[in-house]
Amino acid sequence: MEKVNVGKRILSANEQFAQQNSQLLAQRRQLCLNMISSPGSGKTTLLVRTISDLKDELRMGVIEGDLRTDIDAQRVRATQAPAIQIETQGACHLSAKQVNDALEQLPLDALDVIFIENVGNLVCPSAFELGENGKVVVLSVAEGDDKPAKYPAIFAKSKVMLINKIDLLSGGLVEFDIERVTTDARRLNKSIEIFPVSARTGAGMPQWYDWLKEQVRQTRR
Ligand SMILES: Nc1nc2c(ncn2[C@@H]2O[C@H](COP(=O)(O)OP(=O)(O)O)[C@@H](O)[C@H]2O)c(=O)[nH]1
Ligand SMILES: [Mg+2]
Repeated sequence: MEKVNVGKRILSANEQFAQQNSQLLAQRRQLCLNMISSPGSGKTTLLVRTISDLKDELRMGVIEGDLRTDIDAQRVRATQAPAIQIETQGACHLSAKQVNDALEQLPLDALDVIFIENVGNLVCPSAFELGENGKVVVLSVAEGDDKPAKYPAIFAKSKVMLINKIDLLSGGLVEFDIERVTTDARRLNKSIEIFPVSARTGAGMPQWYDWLKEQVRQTRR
């Protein structure tokens, strides 16, 4: 029998759901960002601060991914923002299907931005598209400045890198070379935006907020 190459790659189940999510968000002109980092780098703290500081300008909702518990969804809900918790029961990343289900549960009409807080690690989440508009990688200074070199995929794919916990740099308790990280990340990804911030003190956060508001404007166009 003759083989016919139809030139179409069969999409995986994850890619199909990612495409659905992406189409839904595009139709609604809503911005969706996928936050990825090691556990403890400060994703939830950053989200809670962002939601509180911008509460009069942007309406935000969160899809939370963790192996177990709804601790992070509760932290987000304490700000009055809606949050849907997904417990992956051991899986090291969120799937596009899980995000699809969570999008149905969020009050989308009442939101400008949907954040996804992915399961904490720098490896698995980088390999699964969720249909988001962009990935935001968070690296805290306590983790060391060699992480872009060691875990290149996520830095290559992200629109933004937030370098968090810069408050720890004063006093020399933590050594972290921001220039090295910037050079390594830009070598992997020329267009990555880099914002050194402290979710604790608020330092650097206005630059991140300006970027976020500009993305919302562009998505609405
Ligand atoms: N010093 C300092 N601690 C922070 C900062 N952001 C988060 N943390 C702390 O880091 C720990 C982990 O934060 P969390 O938001 O739960 O990280 P996640 O696992 O990435 O969601 C908590 O104890 C936070 O209070 C920061 O900017 N500076
Ligand atoms: Mg968290």
